[in-house]
Amino acid sequence: MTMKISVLGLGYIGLPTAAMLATHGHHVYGYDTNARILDRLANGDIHIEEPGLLAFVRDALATGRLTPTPAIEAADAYLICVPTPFDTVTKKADLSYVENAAKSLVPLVKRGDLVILESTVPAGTTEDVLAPILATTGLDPRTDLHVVHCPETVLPGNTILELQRNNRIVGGLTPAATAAAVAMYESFVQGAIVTTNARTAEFVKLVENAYRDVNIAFANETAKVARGMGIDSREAIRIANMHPRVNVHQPGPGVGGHCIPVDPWFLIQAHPDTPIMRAARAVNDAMPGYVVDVTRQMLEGVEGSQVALLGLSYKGNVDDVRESPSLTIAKLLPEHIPGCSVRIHDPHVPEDRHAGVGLEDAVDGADVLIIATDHDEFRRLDPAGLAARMRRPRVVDARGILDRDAWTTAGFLVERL
Ligand code: SAJ
Repeated sequence: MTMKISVLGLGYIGLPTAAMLATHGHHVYGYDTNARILDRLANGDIHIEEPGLLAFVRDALATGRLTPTPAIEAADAYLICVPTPFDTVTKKADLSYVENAAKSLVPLVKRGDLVILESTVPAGTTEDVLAPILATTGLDPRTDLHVVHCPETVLPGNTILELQRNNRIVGGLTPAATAAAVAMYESFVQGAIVTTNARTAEFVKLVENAYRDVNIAFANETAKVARGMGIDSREAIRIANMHPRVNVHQPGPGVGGHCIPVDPWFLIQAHPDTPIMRAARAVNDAMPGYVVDVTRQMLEGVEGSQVALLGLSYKGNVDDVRESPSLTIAKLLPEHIPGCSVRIHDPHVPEDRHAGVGLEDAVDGADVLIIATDHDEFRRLDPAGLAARMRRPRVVDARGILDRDAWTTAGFLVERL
């Protein structure tokens, strides 16, 4: 069954999903409020760095079934993939993009249409925010429309594969709505499609990301304990994880991205008595400060120190800097280390977006390197070549990606998290 589908929001999820639907026979119209995204698409170009996505989108455009549109096209199914930004002060979700998307559908929806919300939202949003706006059409969201929440679960950096292979949770306001959405997702999803109601689907997505946040916080706390005892935390975690019921995550400079540092707050907001989730947030948010502290100890006695901060994006091989711990590290370094100056290098983030410099410019004359992001390029760094360029060969490996022995042999003092 092929459908006419309008995708609202062509970001990290909407764009690959629109291309996926088009390559699976549907007629897809992609809408975004940002005209630059549409212009680039019209020229066969995309605005996101994601492995394989450019070729995938070009293939979809070549089918003639993916059409970027400057206004929302009337369709049989509407997929809402808009951002749900987060107010860092109030710790609340900003649902204005979801509300605006819903309002823009009011003149378009007709009896029998499918409206799917994929954006990550506080539990209850589909029922309490989306449905009432759709009800202003005069149609009943339960009996006249199929209104559904289907959370996206793909891992940035592996989006295309995960869009197809991951299980999907489909939660409709009614069983008929769920069935209508399942029919659409079946056209490209190879994983299992699990059905539930909308509120539970929203909740499950938040639980998945909160679980990960808590587990990463445990790894970070473990790393701090281990370092204080002269133990390599990564070796300890690797061995502990050989136990069949243990799966400790990896320590790092903190948790970034638009999902894991944000989603636990949607649960905390709904139920304030959540000490474990709150503690995990605090532990992970404190990690950039810990990295700066380790760096400060390495620079003891150095006047006018130069730091080369390698990696700005929130994780390896992506260009996304949202909530990135590196941004906090860059801000804290001069605040906590008097006279310190910072040069940033990230091969994945365009230099004009963050005042970055090339690798050599960042490293020349530096007193310490901080590996803040696990980009593949950094795994391949040549320690001898870098040591020759630096004033003092020292490195804080916050991602645990360097070969400690090789770097020590090249003359580096190595601190590894
Ligand atoms: N991180 C660690 N230690 C780890 C794992 C991750 O410090 O052991 C850090 C990363 O470096 C990064 C942050 O946590 O800064 C988050 O990275 P991630 O790769 O764990 O997750 P995201 O944010 O890229 O994607 C998550 C995924 N959720 C889960 O794995 C439960 C993804 O499947 C979701 O689709 C996505 O959030 C989302 O959109 O919600």
